[in-house]
Amino acid sequence: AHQTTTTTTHVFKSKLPDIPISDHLPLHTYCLHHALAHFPDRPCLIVGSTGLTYTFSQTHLIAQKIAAGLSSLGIKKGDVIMTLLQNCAEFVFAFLGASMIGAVTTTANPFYTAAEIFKQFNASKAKLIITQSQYVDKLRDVPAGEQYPKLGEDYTVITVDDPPEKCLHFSVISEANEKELPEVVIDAEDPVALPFSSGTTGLPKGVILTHKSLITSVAQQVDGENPNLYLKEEDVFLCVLPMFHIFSLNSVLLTSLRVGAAVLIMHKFEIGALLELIQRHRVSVAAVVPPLVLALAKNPMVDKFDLSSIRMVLSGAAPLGKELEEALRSRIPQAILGQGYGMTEAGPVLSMCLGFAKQPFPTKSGSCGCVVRNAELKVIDPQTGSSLGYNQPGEICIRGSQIMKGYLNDAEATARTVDVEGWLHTGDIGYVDDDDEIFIVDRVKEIIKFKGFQVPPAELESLLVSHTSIADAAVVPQKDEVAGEVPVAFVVRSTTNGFELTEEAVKEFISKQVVFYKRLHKIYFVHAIPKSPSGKILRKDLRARLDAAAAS
Ligand code: 4UV
Repeated sequence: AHQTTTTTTHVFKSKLPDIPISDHLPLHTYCLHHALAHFPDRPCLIVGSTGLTYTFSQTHLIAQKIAAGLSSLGIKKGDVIMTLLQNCAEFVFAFLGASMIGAVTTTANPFYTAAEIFKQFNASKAKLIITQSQYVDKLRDVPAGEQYPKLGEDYTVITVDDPPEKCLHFSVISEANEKELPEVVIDAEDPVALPFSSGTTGLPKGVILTHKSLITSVAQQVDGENPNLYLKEEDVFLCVLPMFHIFSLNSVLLTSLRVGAAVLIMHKFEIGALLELIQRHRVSVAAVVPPLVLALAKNPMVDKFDLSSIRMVLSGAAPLGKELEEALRSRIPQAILGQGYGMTEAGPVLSMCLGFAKQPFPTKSGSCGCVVRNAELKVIDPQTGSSLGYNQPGEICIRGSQIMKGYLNDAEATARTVDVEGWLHTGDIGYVDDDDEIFIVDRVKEIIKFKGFQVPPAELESLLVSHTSIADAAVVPQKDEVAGEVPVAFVVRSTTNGFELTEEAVKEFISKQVVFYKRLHKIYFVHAIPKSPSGKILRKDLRARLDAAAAS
């Protein structure tokens, strides 16, 4: 109430100067040309499970072969391919190969249920799926119906291991003749990646990231005389977070390719294997999410391994508590710990710890870093939209060439998220302190984050109300020690046939239909869901009820 309304916009900028950033190159060229020109034989990808290493020139050659192979399968510029893969070298080859022919990769979580996969597959109009044989049954065993295209008839499946019936082996594309790579003109504004995100509201949507957006984001992190994230070609960057999520794809893979650092690929998280790999390969940089920090800070096994090679740890995708940060610091005292703050739609990085810079700045624990260079950030009053100054919490907005081009086939959602002046509204509440450091304090959007994974409440609500014994439902986050947040539901039983509906039945009904992290952890049966006059669920009221219950 004491706030003065101003018409001037307070724009926050990086403490680092703006730099020239390419606005015409294709992403693969921008990422690979430095290493290919200066040290083509240095390791580019190291496969953790086998120790197999691919140099930059090998990686480039395989990607070119894939580009030729994909086009001989009929994939053209603008077409979409889907990766349904755990972290593996083939993911990287496929992503780069697709980029080379102007195709777009939509990255899906291999743990998704068939329903979740095909929603993304259909929405993105993907032409083929690159996956592992273990996930093929799931694609095949689907009910008849239009929403489930037929494997081998309506689309092609390529597996990176032994191909089951009607599938092709990866070698069909990876051993194609790179000389048959078609000439394709790629515009910097063409899409290259299509991750899915529910953004501030509703169901998951395709996020169009162009060559220019990803180049800009990578440059904001690792380019310039004083890069915000100082990576060196001697670095070994631990890639344990899934590359189907934008954090790992961008801030681990693409940044490493750009500077010529090696990426150590782990297909899944397992603490023993992780520690062993860090020690064996002298990992120097790691990207993590808070639950992984918890494991590194608390697991007794950590003391048995040599982690002295680690010089930077970047945490992101969910809030990192101060205590946890301190606990990890005491275990790897030589390393700089800091956070990055990203959002798929923002390209994704909004801010990053300046302790990671070549000439670092002092930073405070709990901060998400400072806004990246070549970008503008503002904080607005969520009610009035007016711009706020230092130390005043409000909705964080970002503007720059890195942000998404828009949501796929959803002009309305795009307009709701990116305003006419080009500001992307994040739905996150935070403030910028006197040292230009950003602190996130709350969220006004629906999204729930389970270990950094997106759980869209609208998706679970629509499943819940499809149950014949449920009249209405709302899903909100509940705080959780390990996962950060877990989804819980308020459910109104149907008055006609819902009286016998149990908590267990509801939980099971959902868990059969969704990936593990979207499972409901608690059901609260209520008589009505609080709603605004326009029919919007009053999520704040429900969250407040949970807080009150937890406090009592
Ligand atoms: O769309 P998304 O799933 O995207 C991400 C991306 C994260 C990052 C982090 C560091 C990077 O360097 C990078 O490249 C990508 O998570 O979810 C976006 C929402 O997650 C919350 C916030 O609510 C975003 O709008 N979030 C992300 N990072 C943080 C965070 C953080 N450091 N602290 C608190 N919340």
